[in-house]
Amino acid sequence: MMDTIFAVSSGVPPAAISILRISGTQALAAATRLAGSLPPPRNARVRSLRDPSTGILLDRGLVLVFPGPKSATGEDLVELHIHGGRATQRALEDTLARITGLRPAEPGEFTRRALAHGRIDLTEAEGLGDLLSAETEQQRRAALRLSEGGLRQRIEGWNDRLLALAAGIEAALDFSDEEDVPAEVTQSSGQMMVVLANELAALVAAPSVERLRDGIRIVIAGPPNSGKSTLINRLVGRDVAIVSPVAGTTRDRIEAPVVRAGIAFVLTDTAGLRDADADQIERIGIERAEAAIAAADIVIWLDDAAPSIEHALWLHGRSDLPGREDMPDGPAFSVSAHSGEGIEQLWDVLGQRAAEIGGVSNDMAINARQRKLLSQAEVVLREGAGEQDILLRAEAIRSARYAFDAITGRANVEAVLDTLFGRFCIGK
Ligand SMILES: Nc1nc2c(ncn2[C@@H]2O[C@H](COP(=O)(O)OP(=O)(O)OP(=O)(O)O)[C@@H](O)[C@H]2O)c(=O)[nH]1
Ligand SMILES: [Mg+2]
Repeated sequence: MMDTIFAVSSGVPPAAISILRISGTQALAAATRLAGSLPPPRNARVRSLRDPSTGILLDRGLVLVFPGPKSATGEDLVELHIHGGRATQRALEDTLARITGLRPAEPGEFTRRALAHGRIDLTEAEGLGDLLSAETEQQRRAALRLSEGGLRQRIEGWNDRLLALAAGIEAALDFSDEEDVPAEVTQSSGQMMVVLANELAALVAAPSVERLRDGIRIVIAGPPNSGKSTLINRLVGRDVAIVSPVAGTTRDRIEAPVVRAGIAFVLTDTAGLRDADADQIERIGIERAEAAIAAADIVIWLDDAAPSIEHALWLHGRSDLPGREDMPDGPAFSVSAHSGEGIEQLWDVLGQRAAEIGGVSNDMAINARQRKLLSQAEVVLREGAGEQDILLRAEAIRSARYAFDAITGRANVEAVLDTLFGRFCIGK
């Protein structure tokens, strides 16, 4: 039997209101001891909350009861909406802790119980984790879709189709010798497996949650003194890098996060690339610049000479200076970090590239774990469809279903849980 747990589920005090949640078999009994009597399920009532051993008034607040299994955790659940002061919270927590059978919840434990009782599946729990840490509009949208069961529903649909397929194969096997399974069954099952594999492939190509979370990596590169640091300062809207007319000013990598149009970016300013004249420290900086370029999603190349880097976005800088108004052939467009010319256009292009790379999600984003399992299922289905032996097809379908179960947490769940719930806060 599980302990009854409690925790403040709202934010850090002081605040107007705090919500304390109690979940488990003892939740109703414990709340009754504090409140005297409980309101009917799902109805809020004001109650005086008292220490049961002394009768001292702790606070007055709303009490809400959600009997299991139709509660967020799947267990009996009580919410106490109390005043959001530190001392009030602590008085109630201390009182609850003294009731036998109750203990403070661990991080993510409420969600863990929701998962254990089948109220949500693993993809929804993961989405919830992402939603709590979402900082940009893109992250929020993708996480909400996941936490609302977007992936679970698709997987359930695919699972149903695989089940029907497996049943068809089994029926055919029951009524015939293995050698002479009707040709229609062999043919149609192969086709259906390919169709499914293609649908899976489309989802495997969805944006990655990690990319949405960590941001698109943009590296500004070019020779010394081309205006890279001035440009990063302009793009992030504050002075993150030192600017000077001396070539070789920037020696280290300077990273600055920025959110534009709901998309998270991480901009990196680098040491100017040159072979000669660089001292020992600058040379280390150049090595670091090269490493940053190699790991970049987008490289902005700022120089009059063409970039040696493939796929770099080549810009013509300092367009505010006399004689530089007209752009030579080659660069994509002109910018001036001083006057701001071309900066809006630059953001537009960066947004478009971000969408191509998968840093923008209009539908669903999936995490690395989900992607790995989805492509496993895709591969086994494709291989299975290529087999003529109907038994091997049935085996492929079983493997694909196992991968689905691992995604939703019906199989192999323990391994992922600890990493997932480590990210949660207490009271969630
Ligand atoms: N007029 C004008 N001057 C600029 C512009 N951008 C940079 N500068 C000037 O060019 C000089 C070099 O700028 P930085 O941003 O330090 O150049 P950098 O590429 O970071 O140089 P290193 O760090 O040495 O590689 C400074 O004097 C800036 O004021 C611009 O858009 N217009
Ligand atoms: Mg610089």
